Amino acid sequence: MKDIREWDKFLIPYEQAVEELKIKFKTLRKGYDDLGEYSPIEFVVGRVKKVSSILAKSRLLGLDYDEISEKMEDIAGIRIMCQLLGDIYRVVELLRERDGKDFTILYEKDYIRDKKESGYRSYHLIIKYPVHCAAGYREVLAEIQIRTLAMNFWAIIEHSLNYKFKDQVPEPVQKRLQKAAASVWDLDLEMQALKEEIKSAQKLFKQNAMAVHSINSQLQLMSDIGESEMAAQFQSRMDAILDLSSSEPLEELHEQITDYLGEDPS
Ligand code: 0O2
Ligand code: 0O2
Repeated sequence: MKDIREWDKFLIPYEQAVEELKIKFKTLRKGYDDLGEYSPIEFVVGRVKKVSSILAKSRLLGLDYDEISEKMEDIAGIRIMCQLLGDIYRVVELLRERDGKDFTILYEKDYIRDKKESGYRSYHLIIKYPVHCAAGYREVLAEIQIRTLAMNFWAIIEHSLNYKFKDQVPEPVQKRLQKAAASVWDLDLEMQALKEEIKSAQKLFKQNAMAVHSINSQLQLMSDIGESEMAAQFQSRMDAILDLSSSEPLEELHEQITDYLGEDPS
C-alpha cells in the first residue's frame, strides 16, 4: 500500500501531463479566436483521477499497484467540448496530425457512431504522452474525451445519478436517461444541420469584436497624441453604427481611422 507521499510523487507526471495538454488545446482554440475564425474547440477541461477512484478502479480491474501506470488509461484525463458534431471529427483530425510528434495515439473509441448501452456518446483517444518532470523523463497514458456541449450535459447528469445510485440506477431511471440521450442526439443533429448559419453568425460576431477592439486602441492612441476632439468624433460614429449584420460598417470606419492616423503629422 502506497502512503500519501508516494501517491503524490506517483501523480506528479500525470498532473504535469494534464496541465501541458490543457494549455496546448486551449492555445489551439485561442489561435482560431485571434484569426477571427470559428473554433472547433469550445472549451477544454482536465483532471487527474483521485487516489480513491484509482484504488476503486484498480480493485475492479484486479490490478496490482505496479500495474496501475501501465494499465489504467485515464489517470490523466482531458475533455474537449465542441459546439457541433462535425467539430468532434475536426478535432480528431487535429489530434491525428500530432500523432508521433507531440504524443502517440494508442487507440481510438468512437462512442458517437457506436453509442454505449447507457446512451453515452463521446469520442475517446488513448494516448501515450511524454513528460519531462522533476523526477526525469516519463511516458504516461492519458485519455482524451471529445464531445459536444449537449453530450457533455447528458454525461455529467448521468454520471452524478450513477454516483447517487452507486452504479445501480433503477431501470425506469435508466430508460428515461436513454430517452434523454436520444433527444440529445436529435438536438446535435439539428444543430449540425444549422452549421453554416451558426458558423457564419459566430464569425461575424468575432470580426465585429476584433474591429471594435482595434478602433478602441486607435482612439486611445489619438487621445494620447492630443487629438481628443477627433477621437470623440470617431467614437460617436462608431456608437452610431447599429447595423451589425455585416462586418463592413465597422471595418470601413477602422480603415478611415487608419488612413487618418497615417496622414497625421504627429
Ligand atoms: P475562461 O476564459 O475563464 O472560460 P482550469 O485549470 O481552471 O483552466 P479545469 O480545472 O480543468 O480548468 O476545469 P474547470 O475549472 O471546471 O473549467 C475550466 C474551463 O472551462 C473554465 O474556463 C470554464 O469557464 C470553462 N467552462 C466550464 N463549463 C463551460 C461551459 O459550459 N461553456 C464554456 N464555454 N466554458 C465552460 P477557463 O479555462 O478558466 O477560461
Ligand atoms: P470518471 O473519471 O469517473 O469519468 P469499459 O471497460 O469499456 O466499460 P473503460 O475501459 O474504463 O470502460 O473505458 P470507457 O468506457 O471507454 O471510458 C471510460 C470513461 O468514459 C469513463 O470514465 C467516463 O468518463 C466515460 N464513460 C464511459 N461510459 C460512460 C457512461 O455510460 N456514462 C458516462 N456519464 N460516462 C461514461 P470512468 O472510469 O467512469 O471515470
